Amino acid sequence: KDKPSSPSTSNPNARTIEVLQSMCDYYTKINDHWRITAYRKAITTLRQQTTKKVTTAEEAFLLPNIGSRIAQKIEEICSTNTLRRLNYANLEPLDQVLDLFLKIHDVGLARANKWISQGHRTLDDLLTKADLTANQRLSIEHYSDLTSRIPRSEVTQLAAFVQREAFLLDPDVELLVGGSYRRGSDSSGDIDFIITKRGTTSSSELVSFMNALIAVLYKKSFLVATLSQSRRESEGSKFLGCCMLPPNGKWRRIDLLLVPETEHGAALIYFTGNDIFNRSMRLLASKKGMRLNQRGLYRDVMRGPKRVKVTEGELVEGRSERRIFEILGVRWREPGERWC
Ligand code: DCP
Ligand code: MG
Ligand code: MN
Repeated sequence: KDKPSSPSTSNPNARTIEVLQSMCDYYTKINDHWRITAYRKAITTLRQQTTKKVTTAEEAFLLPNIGSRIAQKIEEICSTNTLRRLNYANLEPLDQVLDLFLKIHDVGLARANKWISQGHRTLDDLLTKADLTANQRLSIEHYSDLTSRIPRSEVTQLAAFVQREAFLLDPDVELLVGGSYRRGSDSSGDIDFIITKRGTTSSSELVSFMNALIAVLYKKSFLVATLSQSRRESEGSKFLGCCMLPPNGKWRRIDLLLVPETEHGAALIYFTGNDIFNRSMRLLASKKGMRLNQRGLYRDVMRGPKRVKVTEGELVEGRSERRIFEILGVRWREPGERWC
């Protein structure tokens, strides 16, 4: 193992650097030149951060030469003191089981670890011996479909099917595919629809449309499962489910989000992502005394003692994606440029 040079011990990011260095060593072993370079650059940047510990992905991401992947790893290192991927590289069998279980819908670290501690090691163990919710069962039964990436051309096809049915219900409703598809990715984990209509000021005005759309999509056997359907207005109404289109017939994850026109720009930013880009935008907003969320950009957020939020503040902009970039003083980025 390489010498962890002593000056780095005085750097608050020493532990992070050490873990990133062992990742770099691993990639050196397998000759992954691209990653070796990326890790070296990130390590150089962190070495220069001698006064402040970088703990979150969005902070890391704002530093030079740190992309979103490594930014996420830096956060993981700071919160767990290690990196799951590191053990993976050494093929720790239990981490592989953890990884297998974490891909089931609605399964977090606590649930997955509990199953492991109960002795479950395979999906079949879960199906036959574990106590499962209906959604978990569905998600395991269609595990290979639901965990495989959807080719871009198939997303286009599935989207066209939904858009056609939506148009027949209400030609004024607009359905746009956000998420990785809008960023131009050649495959997606799911399909994220952002649904809006001119003149709307609350997502509740779109709820009856969404219910009608869901009903017709079930009738056409396009929808095959509902995972959840929230109606809390503060979050905007949403539907999470599974769909399927012959002849391929694979189960795919689909999300429908209802957004009023007045919040469309902020919602577009949020649901286009990626998540690290979003977190950087929010951090920028807060540095300018504003607040950005999926509903809008706000200013004069009143804070009491300990910076506890007292009021929501005044809405500055929600409608236009471009205006939000302008007000924040950041260069406009096409969706395809929002990876990092
Ligand atoms: N999002 C976010 N923070 C989260 C989850 C989501 O900011 N914790 C935003 C950014 C994402 C968008 O919502 O781009 C859609 O979420 P997805 O999980 O569907 O992610 P993507 O569409 O980006 O990727 P994938 O291809 O895996 O679906
Ligand atoms: Mg998505
Ligand atoms: Mn999604």
